[in-house]
Amino acid sequence: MLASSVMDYHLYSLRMRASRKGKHVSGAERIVTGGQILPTSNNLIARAFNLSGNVPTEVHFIAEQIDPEHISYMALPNVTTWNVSSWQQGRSAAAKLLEHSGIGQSVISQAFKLLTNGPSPSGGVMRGAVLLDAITGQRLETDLSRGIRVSRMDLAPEYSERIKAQLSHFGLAHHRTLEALILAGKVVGAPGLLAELCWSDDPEYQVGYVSDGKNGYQRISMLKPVGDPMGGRVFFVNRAANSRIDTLVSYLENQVVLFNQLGTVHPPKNWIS
Ligand code: PML
Repeated sequence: MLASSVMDYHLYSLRMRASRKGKHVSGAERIVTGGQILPTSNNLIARAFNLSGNVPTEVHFIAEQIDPEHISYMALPNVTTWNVSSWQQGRSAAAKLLEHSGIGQSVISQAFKLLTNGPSPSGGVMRGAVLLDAITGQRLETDLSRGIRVSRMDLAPEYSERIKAQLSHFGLAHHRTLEALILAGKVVGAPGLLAELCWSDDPEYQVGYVSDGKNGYQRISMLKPVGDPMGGRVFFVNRAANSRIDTLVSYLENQVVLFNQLGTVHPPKNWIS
């Protein structure tokens, strides 16, 4: 039993990451309070050990108390779902959406290549994201095999059940969707960040998205073939708007962000082209 002061008042950031022989296999995190601290910790550790065929050799777990004065509250981005008939059509839709966000074609192709082949220098997936200069295509992470790990964000505990119920009403209850929407919500609020491209490294999960500050979280029903274990995230940075990459990375990794409102969720549309 936790002491009642911990149970009732304190927010904790709970973070798990699992690796196998030095390679990242899974990671997840939550920000919770009260009676949710122990069940959520159990749930995160269970996730590390529940990966079929990918038994971790190391699991790291940390619980860190959050200072309420350092929390930023935000609304989640608007959500649009584009249905496509093939992953190839999905990639061409993603390229168009990224062009609308102001990214040039050669940088878009480079981002596709990185996620298709594995952005880590060893050719595998990374837990962290690639940070790309949106003009030159230069990679800006200091450690190319680690990438940028967006951290310390969640639904505000007092709004969590309501937002999850609303998402479920729109058929968006999958934990991957919720976690990606929360992460994308933090990323679009970053200074100088133009857009994000993401598809999952789960071989069975084909949905991906393009997200930016203006058009929100645009899901694309297929961005890769079934069975493909490659995926990840690319963040496109406008260095004219923020030349301080250290400030940007510190916001993404350390700033605590809690979401207290869902944006507008548009009905799914078919991508025509
Ligand atoms: C969705 O909107 O359903 C989520 C898409 C990206 C999932 C990324 C991941 O879980 O690795």
